[in-house]
Amino acid sequence: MTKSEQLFEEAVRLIPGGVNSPVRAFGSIGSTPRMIARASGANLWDEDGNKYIDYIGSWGPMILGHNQPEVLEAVVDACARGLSFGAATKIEVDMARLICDSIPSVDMIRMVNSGTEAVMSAIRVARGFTGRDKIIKFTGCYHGHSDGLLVKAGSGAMTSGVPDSAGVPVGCTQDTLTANYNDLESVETLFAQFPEQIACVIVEPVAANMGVVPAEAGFLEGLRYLCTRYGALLIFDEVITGFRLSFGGAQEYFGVRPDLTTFGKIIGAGMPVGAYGGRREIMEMVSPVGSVYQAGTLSGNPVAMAAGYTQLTILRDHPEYYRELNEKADMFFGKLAMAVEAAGKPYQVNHVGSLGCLYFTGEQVRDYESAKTSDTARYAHYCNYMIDHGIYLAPAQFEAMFVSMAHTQQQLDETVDLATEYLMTEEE
Ligand code: KE4
Repeated sequence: MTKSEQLFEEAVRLIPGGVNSPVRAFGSIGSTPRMIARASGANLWDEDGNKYIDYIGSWGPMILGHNQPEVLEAVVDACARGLSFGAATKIEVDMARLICDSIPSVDMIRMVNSGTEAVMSAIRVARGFTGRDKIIKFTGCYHGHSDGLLVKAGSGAMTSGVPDSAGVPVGCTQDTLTANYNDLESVETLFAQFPEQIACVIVEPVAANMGVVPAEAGFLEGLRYLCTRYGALLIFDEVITGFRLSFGGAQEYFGVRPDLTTFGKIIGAGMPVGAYGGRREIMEMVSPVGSVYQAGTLSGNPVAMAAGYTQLTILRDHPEYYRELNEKADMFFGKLAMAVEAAGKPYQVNHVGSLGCLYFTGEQVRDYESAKTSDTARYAHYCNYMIDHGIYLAPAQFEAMFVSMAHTQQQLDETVDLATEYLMTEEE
């Protein structure tokens, strides 16, 4: 037995599924998770010393690669000054200033500890601000695991086939309405049905939890129009896209301004950080100023802030990184699509900037239903082959690949070559 297998055998006795987050369990690809021992740049090493090129990057945070020297140094320095105070600190002001100066739609921001917390809080603020109860989300989008959002959810919920979780009382989801991604008519129908009752529409501006599904031209603009027309707030869940598609996130990339934005991942650089922010009149609803309560012992933790602030500062001071990253990723996913075509396969490669997904389906993937036509068994076989050959892909079809600034051209080419080799020899 490998060390990973030995450790996982014990892990499953102590932790549900042996993991602290379901998608890590390798359940949908039917193999044993690699126990990762360390990481640097675009590489991971497991407990058995196997080296991988990493396309998960901790599910998005590692846009600069693992253990970026300045980020690591900032964390070590912050630790030496104390791990947590439960009190206001300068670094929290610095972080808030940086984000508010960088995202025009954000006048004020509140730090929390995860994307789930950010979304849960933003929804509460939208309800408090509008005095309305209903929300609209999109089938296949994932916004964390708070009760009201576990409705037709993506990511691990979609992968494990339980998009509507057990243990969530109907009272928590009766106000959660679902529409179809890239289908404005499905949204307009709900607004027409509940004209004065919808507090917000929450959307991933790139749906990166059913693989990668780009918003089609006019979709986000249409949501903006409908929300304004019906007095609802538009929430962009930029936990993945924030500071990834561009320094201004998807809202800059697509030129659509939401009322509230949720953040996570990159703003923590791998430490537990989420945040939500938006227009001042909305955010001043949040306690202790306003009547919407929200709190957190470790929110704005100084060590986590040091990590995130350093990574964001590097990204702010090097705008050329985004051009380089997006050009590199365009080339990579383009070559992957060419490999699919050369192998005579009908599979689909969707990508937006440094986010991408190879779907094992012949159907164009533009929403949940088309994503679900993917042959997850074929994806599993492909994924196991790639991981066994040192390419660490998401162990689930309905997740994104993340390309980082640290991925070298050689690593990207090696990945394409291996995928080509697989696709050329894949059994019919
Ligand atoms: P967390 O609570 O996991 O930090 O964030 C929830 C969340 C919210 N919004 C979006 C758009 C997200 O993608 C996520 C979490 N993303 C998944 C990856 N598909 C996290 C991976 C996991 O669940 O382990």
